[in-house]
Amino acid sequence: MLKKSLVAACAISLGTISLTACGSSSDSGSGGGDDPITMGFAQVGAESGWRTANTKNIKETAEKEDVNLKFSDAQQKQENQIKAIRSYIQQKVDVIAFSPVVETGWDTVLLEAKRANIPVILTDRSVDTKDTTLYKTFLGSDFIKEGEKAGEWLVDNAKEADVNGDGSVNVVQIEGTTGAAPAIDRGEGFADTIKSDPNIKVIASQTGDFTRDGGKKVMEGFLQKYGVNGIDLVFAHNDDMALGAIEAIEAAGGKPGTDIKIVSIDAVHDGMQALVDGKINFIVECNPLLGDYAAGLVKKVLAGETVEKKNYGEDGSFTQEQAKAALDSRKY
Ligand code: GZL
Repeated sequence: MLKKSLVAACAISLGTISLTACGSSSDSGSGGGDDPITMGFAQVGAESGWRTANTKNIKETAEKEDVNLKFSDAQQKQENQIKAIRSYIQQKVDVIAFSPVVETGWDTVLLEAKRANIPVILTDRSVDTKDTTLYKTFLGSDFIKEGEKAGEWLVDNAKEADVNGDGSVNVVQIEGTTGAAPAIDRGEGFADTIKSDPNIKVIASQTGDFTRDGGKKVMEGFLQKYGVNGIDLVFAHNDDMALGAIEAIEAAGGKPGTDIKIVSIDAVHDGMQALVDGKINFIVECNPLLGDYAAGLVKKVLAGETVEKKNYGEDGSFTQEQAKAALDSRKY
């Protein structure tokens, strides 16, 4: 239960009366005492199975913690997220949390939040700013590591991945949203890792904007250009785009997972099902269930405690065999 009195008590019990916590509770205009904490959450959108699971978890956690949640869906548009953050500032919420759709362009609105004495927490995706005082903390996954894990699987399985046996592994990459932290970092981690095998070549790379339809359209273009036989492997930055690529490969008469190998990231239910069905070959997990972690950080931030600037969760990965064993117990 996240109540203002609890927050004030936390601050006092820490031997310090945190101005931030008291300031945010008294200045936030939503009363003091036992009023629930009010949080403004500016979500990216509803572009993927991962995002749907993430949103569900945030709302469930707010309910459980008795947080008064103001929630907005930006439909993957930065201007909508900025508008939402501004409205939370005007409403004098106690804390703002958001997943920045892209890394840059946030300094102005984050400075407005800072001047309004409203702490900002980054969840899932981070921002690229010189002034790291503009946000209190970040929690999410290490996207570079996710890209590296995908690359490591490919390097370890290059022989199997060289489907047409011509000695080189022709890879097409379906990128996430241009400018988004997961797209930038997954691409970087993958590229750095596959460098160790000169036979692995990324012959094309294009954004599918993290959506199934985007992945399908991009894959249709790749297939038109290279044909099923000209592509050995697809590296998709998320499961939804991998599932779109599967549709395109099947429509072109190919057998996904066999004629063209597929490596993806997220491990949402539909992706894991495709892995079990042999249509995807390897998935790196990216856990969307950040709610409890975020609630713990909100409590600390509002109680004026010092928190780590970057907080990374633990993610696994799955082969087809591992997916068969894990599918029924997955939480998303
Ligand atoms: C990753 C998250 C990405 C997912 C996609 O943490 O930001 O955005 O990988 C989602 O599925 O759209």
